[in-house]
Amino acid sequence: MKKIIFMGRSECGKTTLTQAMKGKEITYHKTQYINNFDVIIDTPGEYLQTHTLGHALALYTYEAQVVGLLLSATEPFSLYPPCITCMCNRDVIGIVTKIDDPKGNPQRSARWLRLAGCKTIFFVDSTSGEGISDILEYLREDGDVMPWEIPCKESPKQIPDASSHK
Ligand SMILES: Nc1nc2c(ncn2[C@@H]2O[C@H](COP(=O)(O)OP(=O)(O)OP(=O)(O)O)[C@@H](O)[C@H]2O)c(=O)[nH]1
Ligand SMILES: [Mg+2]
Repeated sequence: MKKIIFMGRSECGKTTLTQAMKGKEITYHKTQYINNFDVIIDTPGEYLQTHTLGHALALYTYEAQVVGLLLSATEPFSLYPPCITCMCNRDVIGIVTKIDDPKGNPQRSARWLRLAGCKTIFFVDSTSGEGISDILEYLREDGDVMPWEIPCKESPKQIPDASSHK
């Protein structure tokens, strides 16, 4: 899988998306520092919200093949300046999270991500898993086997009915 780094405001859903993509149980965990995992780099929202720490995010893009800019459907404004994607030499995708929230506006968030320069946008609800497979498919590399392609284990052999042994 191509390695991706997630950026976005605190609470926009980076860690929850990381858990959903890895098929883990969804539990709240405040990100305290940059977690440079195997295929996903999860960053604290404060890095995007703090001007000086933003430089660290720019450097970390070199550790990944793809940059994921997250914006939840419920956010009332965007922190991404127009055309910010040209600041790094990696593919940048937009990810709208919390599309399940009735108070959200996924299309408005998508427009802000397009304004930031994202040409590809994904829509996800990490709690139900909606949209997760689209991101995994985008990050797929030759030879990767997706979770839904792993064949189910053979059903256990039928235990013969005692009544058939006469
Ligand atoms: N309904 C809904 N809630 C979500 C979704 N994604 C995240 N949440 C909730 O939003 C809250 C914050 O999610 P986190 O994944 O911790 O956010 P984060 O971006 O990692 O935040 P920081 O670590 O502070 O940067 C949690 O209570 C999640 O359960 C989603 O797709 N739908
Ligand atoms: Mg987090």
